[in-house]
Amino acid sequence: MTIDTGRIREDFPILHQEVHGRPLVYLDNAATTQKPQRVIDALVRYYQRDNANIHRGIHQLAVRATEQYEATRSRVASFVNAPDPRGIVFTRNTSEALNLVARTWGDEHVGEGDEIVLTVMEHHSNIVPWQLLAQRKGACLKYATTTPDGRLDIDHLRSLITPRTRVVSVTHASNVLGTITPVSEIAEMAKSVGALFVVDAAQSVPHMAVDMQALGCDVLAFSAHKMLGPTGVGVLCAPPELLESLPPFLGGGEMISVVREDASTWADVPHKFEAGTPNIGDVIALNAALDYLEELGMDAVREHERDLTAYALDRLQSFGGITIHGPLDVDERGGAVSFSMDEAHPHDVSTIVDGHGVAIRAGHHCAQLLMRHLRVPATTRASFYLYNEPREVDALIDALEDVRRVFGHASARSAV
Ligand code: 7TS
Repeated sequence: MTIDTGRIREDFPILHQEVHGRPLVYLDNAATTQKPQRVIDALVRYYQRDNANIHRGIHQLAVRATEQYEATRSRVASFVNAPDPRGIVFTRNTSEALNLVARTWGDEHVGEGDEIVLTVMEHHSNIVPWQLLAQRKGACLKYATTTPDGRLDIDHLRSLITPRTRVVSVTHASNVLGTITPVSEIAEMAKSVGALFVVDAAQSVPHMAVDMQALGCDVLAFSAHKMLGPTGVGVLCAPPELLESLPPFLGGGEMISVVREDASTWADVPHKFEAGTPNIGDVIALNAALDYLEELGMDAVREHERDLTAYALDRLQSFGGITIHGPLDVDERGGAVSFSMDEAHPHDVSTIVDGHGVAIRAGHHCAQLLMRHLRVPATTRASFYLYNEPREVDALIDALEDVRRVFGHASARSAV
């Protein structure tokens, strides 16, 4: 089944507006995605009808809110084929989920001289929590590099893994290069030395069918806001036994069993890791986002984005004077397309393109290690989702023509 964007776009009220007098073309989906009316309705319905704190009241509203909140947990587990809903922890975002793992598992299992293996294409969310852990414990960080064509250098990664490796944590899909990493293969490497294998799935779960158990990872983290859901909800997936073995991350209400003057005992997982009142309304609305994605089918979403990315890569390549960072084979990549224009700084490109109503992102994309590795200060990035259309790629290319008119063609300039 392919995606009928004409029909889908009707579901996204935000897309039907003009920006700077032009129809909005939203190509910043790696940062956050837009929300269908169904998700907005779920949020409004919750506050209009069911708002109550969960897990504590026995009145009707509290029961309803609790049931809906827990229904999302089960739904998330089946969406990514996690081993058990008890292994699904709601956090604020991917960043918090990764911090939780580094703080709890890391503090328990990583010691002086141990090694944490990452890649140079990680988002800062999958670097800084491990750096903090390494600093606390005197552990060492190692970074696998990328190949010249923007793929993960899997041989280099393999060479970094030793019996001292305690954690391997990699992105499933790069938010800059689009690169999809061979997660199952890396899982084998991590397992062979008994390391914890963490996958940052912030850019994969929204865009393709992800089966956590088939991937073979111990921990999977992603954000609701990048998959049609609300901001303020992240997901940490792990086997419940793994979570049970860990100390708490944050202390407070709801995460305890018994509290005494000098010490406390903990609630069962996942509640042990959800201190205080959670983001109830937004978690409930995430269920509506999962409905939407499942009705379309994640394979159809992937196919649509692959076709659109192929079209975008083709148009950017034939534009000339543009360097594309990342693989050109659409089977090896997702829909985040980073590029540099010979003649203009990414921030200038982005500003001029915005004048055409086209929303893209410029900067280091929270991936400064990768920028250094690519030897660029920043890139321009267009990133696609299920509602984007080829004519929006055309609008981007038209806007880039304008950039060229303003800055002049670099090769023409150097020829003078
Ligand atoms: N990991 C990856 C691969 C990401 O792309 C992002 C966000 C995160 C982690 C962090 O997610 P958060 O929900 O905790 O913020 N990426 C981007 C981006 O590319 N532009 O804005 C946010």
